[in-house]
This record gives sequence, C-alpha cells and structure tokens, in this order.
Amino acid sequence: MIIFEYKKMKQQTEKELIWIYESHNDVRYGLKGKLIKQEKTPFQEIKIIESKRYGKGLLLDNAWMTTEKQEKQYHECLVHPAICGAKDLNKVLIIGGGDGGTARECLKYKQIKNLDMVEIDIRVIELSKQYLPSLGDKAWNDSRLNIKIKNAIEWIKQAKNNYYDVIIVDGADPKGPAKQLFDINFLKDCKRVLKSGGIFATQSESPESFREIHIEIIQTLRKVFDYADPLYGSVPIYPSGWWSWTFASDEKPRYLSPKKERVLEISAQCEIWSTRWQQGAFNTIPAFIERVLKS
Ligand code: SPD
Repeated sequence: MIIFEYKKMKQQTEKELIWIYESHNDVRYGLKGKLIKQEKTPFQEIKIIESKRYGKGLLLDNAWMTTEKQEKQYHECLVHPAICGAKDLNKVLIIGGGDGGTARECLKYKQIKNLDMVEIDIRVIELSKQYLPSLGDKAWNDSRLNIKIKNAIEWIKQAKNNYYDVIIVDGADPKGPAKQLFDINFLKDCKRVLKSGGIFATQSESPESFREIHIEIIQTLRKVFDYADPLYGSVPIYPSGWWSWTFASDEKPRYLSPKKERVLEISAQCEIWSTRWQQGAFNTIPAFIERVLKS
C-alpha cells in the first residue's frame, strides 16, 4: 500500500515537471523542471526555474544565464584569469552580473578594496538574492560592493579615465539590452576607464553556436587593445555547451601570467579554475578560429 502511494506521488510530481529550454538555431538546450517565477521588467522577461539536475536557474528572455550547479564553470573562468593577471588590484568594475556570481568570485581576493557593479535591471538582483542566494553568497553583504542600477553604456561615458584595474563584462547574449556591450564604442570607453596594466574580460559566446559573433568579439577587442585572446571551457546548459571568455590588455597579454600570490590566495577555493586549467583552456583555441583570426 505504502509503495503504491509512493509511486502515485512520484508520478504526480513527474507530471508537474515541464521542459524548460532555450532554443537556438533549431536546437533546444533544456532541463526538466518547474517554473517558479516569471516576471516582465522594462528590460526583459525573467524566469526562475527549479530542476532536479542543476538546481535553480535563471533565464533572461528565454536564454539561460545560470544554474546553481553549473555556475562555477562560468564565473570562475570569467573572473580569475583577469584578476590574477592585472598589474594592481584595488578597484574592479563589473558590468551586468546581476545574479552575483561574478561579484562573489572577485570578492574572494582581499586585495580588492572597491568593487563597482553596474546592472541595468534591479529585478535581476532582487530575484537572484531571493531564489539563487548561493550565487552572490556573502558578496551581497560585503561593504566593498557598490551596486549602481544604471545603463552601463550611458554610465561608462561619464566614468573617470584610468580608474579601474580590472573590468569584467558579465552580460547576456548580444541582443536586447546586452547588444551594445559588444560594440566598439563601448569597448573603447572601457579601455579609457581601465588603468594602464589593467585587464578587460568579457564572456564571448560559443565558438560553435555563435561562431560569427564569437569571432567578431575577438576581432573587435584586438582593434581596441594591443592583445586579446579567447579561453574555452564548458557550460553544458548554454547553446552547444562549448563556451568562451575573452581577455584583453595593452603592452603585453597580462592575462596569460597569473601572479603567484593571487593564485595561492584563490586556488583552494576553485572548482574548475587553476593555472594548469587556464593554460590548457587558452591553448584549446579551435584551428578554424585561429586561422580566421590570423587571416
Ligand atoms: N548565453 C548565455 C550568456 C550568458 C552570459 N552571462 C551569464 C550571467 C551569469 N552571471
């Protein structure tokens, strides 16, 4: 009898589960789960979901941003190559990053005195704090974090020259409110605001499912900075699962040489990133991308 009841309950719960997916170029990337919150803001549609496999997750305009059990594969790879390579490390700027994962990784470094985050949509922050608290974790209460609810494209135009040691763009795909975060004029503003010896980092889409956009991001960054190189990793929930982050700097590719004392400070806290992983990940540039970039 008990077994029968249990089976019935299990079937009932299974029935409540739906497929939640991002669809891109006729391919679906999805999870079986429940939709627990859906909201339209002036900027985008936000969805929070809950899945058995990867925990809770966040979608913006039906594109995956993060899930609790895959987020380290994204945030560690975006943050540590930039932070470990920069000449100095006092002031850091995050553009976007409203779920808090990028801020959490940055604030692991005691040397950082000030972390500014410019996010356009306050609801992304509020809903992430409520439903995905492990993403931002202690960062939300860290006095070094200053949140500015602003359009970064406008905000950066009035930002001081030569001010930040590291700038990290943690935006969505280049459409909707995030489109201009990949524009050359915005990137030139970032360079102006970056201190000499600083590092710029951005998520740079998939070399497979966003191939042209991915190549264009690197080419644009190479027009703005002396050096820009992509690093490749895996975020299974994103289109194709094959993802990239691109780092840029002047004078030399500083992101290729992590500073020992910072590596020592961070290594034990990382699940994916290590200096060995980073070296390999910069070297896994696919042959066809290398050819296009050289031509
Ligand atoms: N297609 C997904 C691109 C996601 C980029 N940002 C994710 C936000 C995580 N902090």
